[in-house]
Amino acid sequence: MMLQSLGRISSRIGRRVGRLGPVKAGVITLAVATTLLTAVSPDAWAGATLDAIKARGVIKVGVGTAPGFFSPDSNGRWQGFFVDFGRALAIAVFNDPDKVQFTSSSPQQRLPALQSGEFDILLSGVTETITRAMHLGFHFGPVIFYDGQGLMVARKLGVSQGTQLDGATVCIQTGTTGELNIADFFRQNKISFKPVVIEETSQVRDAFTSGRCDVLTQDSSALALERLRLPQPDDYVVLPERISKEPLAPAVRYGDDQWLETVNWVVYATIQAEEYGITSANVDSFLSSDNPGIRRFLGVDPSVGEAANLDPKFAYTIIKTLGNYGEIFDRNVGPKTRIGFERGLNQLWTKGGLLYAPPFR
Ligand SMILES: N[C@@H](CCC(=O)N[C@@H](CS)C(=O)NCC(=O)O)C(=O)O
Repeated sequence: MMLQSLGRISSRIGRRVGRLGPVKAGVITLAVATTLLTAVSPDAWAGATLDAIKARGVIKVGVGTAPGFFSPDSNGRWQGFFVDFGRALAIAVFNDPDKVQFTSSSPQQRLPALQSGEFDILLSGVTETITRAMHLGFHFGPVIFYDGQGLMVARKLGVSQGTQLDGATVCIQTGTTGELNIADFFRQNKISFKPVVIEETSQVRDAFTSGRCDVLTQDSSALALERLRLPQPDDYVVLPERISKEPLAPAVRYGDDQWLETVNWVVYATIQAEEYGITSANVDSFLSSDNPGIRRFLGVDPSVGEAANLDPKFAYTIIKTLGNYGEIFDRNVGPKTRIGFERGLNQLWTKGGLLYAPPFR
């Protein structure tokens, strides 16, 4: 019964797909790659971005639009989990969390925009993949959110797992890893689907709520955030299964070594602080710690920070201003927020998760 209705909906949508003009991702990918391979000269970039940021006085960050991860509040000030890492970078470079400019950009536009210099970094839920790294020419910082692709459906369809979706019409956002993942998923399960590929986030949402597709697929975190933006969130469910690994990491241009290392150690500082039990509330009490590692980490002993050419107190100021990784997670998307994500894989390695910072020495 349900499958028949899915089939009917699908065939109606199938006719519309032509009008929407699904983009052939492979063609675009190759076009972008060709431009990149001629444009990038690693040596020329070694310190160029960090120098340019310092000369400009502000970091330019590309983000998305999902509240909880990145969105402006009622005063126009950007808030969110990824946004806080942008502010942490501004602290490391300028000792000022506000010397950072956030601009939203669609998944399709943002990698080319990073490559062309419109952004210094993407903190937009970009998945690290071998193609993006080695073929398209981007470097990735540490994974700051371990995610996986999910499937959202109307509750009334009564679907509990993806394999029940034979013949379904699936809304996907152009330029995302979701395009390939969803094709792999259906092929692997020997079932068929009809893609509706749309670039703009709001149009994807509208297509789904108006019933033009049976399924909306995205990173499951993004889906959970999108669900809360729907007129009747309770009418929709995100299925529990994850059809891919989506390690979301900061992305920078290839060859941008100094900038990449700054990004790396800023992220690691938030993780290391949590491991030490250092929070925004108690960080000052750690300044008198006898632990040599903590003294180096907080810049009481400035040797490591100086050697790294960073303000030796950069980690202290980040923690004091924004908190450690756990505080950033909890404040923006954690169990006590409306979004209510559990830490899961985004927990410290000492507590069964995957977050691990190399030594600050
Ligand atoms: N992780 C995937 C998907 C990226 C993606 O779509 N990210 C979400 C946020 S996690 C997004 O940008 N959504 C659209 C928006 O926020 O406007 C990829 O790298 O291709």
